[in-house]
Amino acid sequence: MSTLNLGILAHVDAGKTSLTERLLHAAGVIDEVGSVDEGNTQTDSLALERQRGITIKSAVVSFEIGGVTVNLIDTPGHPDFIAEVERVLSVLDGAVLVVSAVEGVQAQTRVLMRTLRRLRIPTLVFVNKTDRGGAQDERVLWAISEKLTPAVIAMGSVREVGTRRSDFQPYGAADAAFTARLAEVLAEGDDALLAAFVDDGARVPYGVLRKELAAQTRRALVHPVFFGSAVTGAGVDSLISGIGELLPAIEGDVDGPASGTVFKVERGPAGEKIAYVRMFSGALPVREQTEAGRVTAISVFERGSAVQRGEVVAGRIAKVRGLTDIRIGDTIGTPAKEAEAHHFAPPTLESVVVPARPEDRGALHLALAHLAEQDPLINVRQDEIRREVFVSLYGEVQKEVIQATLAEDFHVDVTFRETTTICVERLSGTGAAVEIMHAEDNPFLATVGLRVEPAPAGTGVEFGLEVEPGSMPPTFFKAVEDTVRLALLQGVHGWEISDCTVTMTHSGYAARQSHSHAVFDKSMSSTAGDFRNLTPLVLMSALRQAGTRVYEPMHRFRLEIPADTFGQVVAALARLRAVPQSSESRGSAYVLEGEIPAAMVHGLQRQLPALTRGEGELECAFDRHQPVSGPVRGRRRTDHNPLNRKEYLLRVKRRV
Ligand SMILES: Nc1nc2c(ncn2[C@@H]2O[C@H](COP(=O)(O)OP(=O)(O)OP(=O)(O)O)[C@@H](O)[C@H]2O)c(=O)[nH]1
Ligand SMILES: [Mg+2]
Repeated sequence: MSTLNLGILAHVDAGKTSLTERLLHAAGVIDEVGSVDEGNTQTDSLALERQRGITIKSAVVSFEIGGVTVNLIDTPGHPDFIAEVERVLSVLDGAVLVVSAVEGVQAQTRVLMRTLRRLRIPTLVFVNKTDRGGAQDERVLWAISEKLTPAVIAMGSVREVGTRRSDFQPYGAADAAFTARLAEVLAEGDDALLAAFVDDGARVPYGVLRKELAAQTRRALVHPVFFGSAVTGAGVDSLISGIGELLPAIEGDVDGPASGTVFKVERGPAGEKIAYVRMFSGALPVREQTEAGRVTAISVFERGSAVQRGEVVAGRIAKVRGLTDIRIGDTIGTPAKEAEAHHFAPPTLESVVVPARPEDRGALHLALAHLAEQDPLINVRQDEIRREVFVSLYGEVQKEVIQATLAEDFHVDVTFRETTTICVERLSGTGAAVEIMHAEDNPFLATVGLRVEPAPAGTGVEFGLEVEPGSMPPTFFKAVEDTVRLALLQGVHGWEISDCTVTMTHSGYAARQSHSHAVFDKSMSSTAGDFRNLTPLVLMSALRQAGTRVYEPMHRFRLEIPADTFGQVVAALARLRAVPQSSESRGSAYVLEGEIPAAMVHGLQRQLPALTRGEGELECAFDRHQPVSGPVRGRRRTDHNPLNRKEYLLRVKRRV
């Protein structure tokens, strides 16, 4: 049986979860349509989601359309949870992008559509909430073609838009304007059709157009648009037909080599790890031994939720138990396709999580480790000296959710310190340093020389040797390299140096005592520990010599505001250190684009409603790092500080 793994994506509150509920109902999976407002939908199943009425985690449900198993993945729309969307994108065969007929195209709608188009994921658009007062059809359609993609085709019209009675009427062969539009848009993507169209006007048979529409939708060249309401159910049947007709159902290569991707990890009632796996080819049976552990149980999504099966085959999504070492993003078997690193920008904020009761420290650690399994981007970091824990964040709502989750699921009450931006450090030049074994102020039995050089942003840390690889045991080289990578997490000012080339220029060690001495004397022979302890000192001297600069994260913003608020908004932007780079008047609105420090984004979000009577629309995402102007913003060190030699040696001594 063929499968379609379908994502539902949208700006927050557009109606994804409500639409999911409707689709499940229309497909006969559930008898009653649940409601987000009453907290009883299938996919907002977490207590916190039900309380808050927003989706926090992506969730999978399934139903059948004409013999095709559709695995539907409902995703969160709030930008703080964009990482959830990111993880899902790699397993989708198609998507439905939901747009509210009242709010129209919103900031996150643009971000998502841009990514869907870049990844060439076949996408239908569903314009939701046509039943609500203020709903618009023509205007939203125009906005979609203007702001998202020009290749859109309305698949029908709405009657009585903006009322409870609103209904969707699909177009057919008899609608001349529709067939003309089909021919015109599809001709763009197909030369033969273009020739026929030019030759013989609109006389291309309707059946041919319809087939071509499906073909081009599957190639993500065109985007059919449906209208309706997740609350009244209007247009939902047409959308279901559209999903069946226009999106690609996959017949997986069941006999190929096993290959799957883990896009979600959760814990079951007994605390057991559950991995959500999408298989791209082959099969994964129960009892299979994988690198991450032995599969103990598999449940495949079918007609609603997951049912126990002996295996999961190509095309399908399953919950797999037993993989104790599995992490999000891991591959099962052979990698399916070149994984793209990131579709969206990483978090640029961080905060310290403080347990309300000091004795909860251990429990907090365990809890955060569990949360990091489900969301590795929170990047839990431990401050060894002050014993504090840092997490990375997208924003304030995510912070509140982490706080509530810790309280409710783990019974750990926490507060957060002030949220700050995550800066990076970059080398200004080249530096080198060396520490020689047996020199007076080198207490370690090791010689290490390092040269550091700047590398372009995004290239990472490169470690190389300028000494003979055979000149020392490999474990000592490994100790140096591992320590270099660790020490670079905190540069001269305490921020990560993510891009640089480090070359080992000197090496030396004291060999084990010869046989004539009979016993191995540790004090006379080098150990990996000597290299681990010495390397930070050498690296820091080299970094200091090279000089480093602190860079802060900058976001690109796009701001749409009522024209008469322009003056106030521009003044506020200046106060927030934002730099508008272009402004364009669009009827009664202004579109401003520019850069704003990540540190100021939250302030802008807070002020915007008051500045623009609630009409301002802000789209914002990390773009690049920029040198911090003014005083250097240092970050507190979380390790033994190798910048202070005396103190460092003292602490190392104490640790040994
Ligand atoms: N009138 C009307 N209200 C709707 C419709 N669809 C959703 N809503 C309401 O809009 C609100 C948000 O709906 P959700 O389904 O939670 O939206 P969502 O896109 O899943 O939201 P997030 O997952 O938090 O991004 C709820 O109050 C719904 O009742 C619709 O078609 N008509
Ligand atoms: Mg939702």
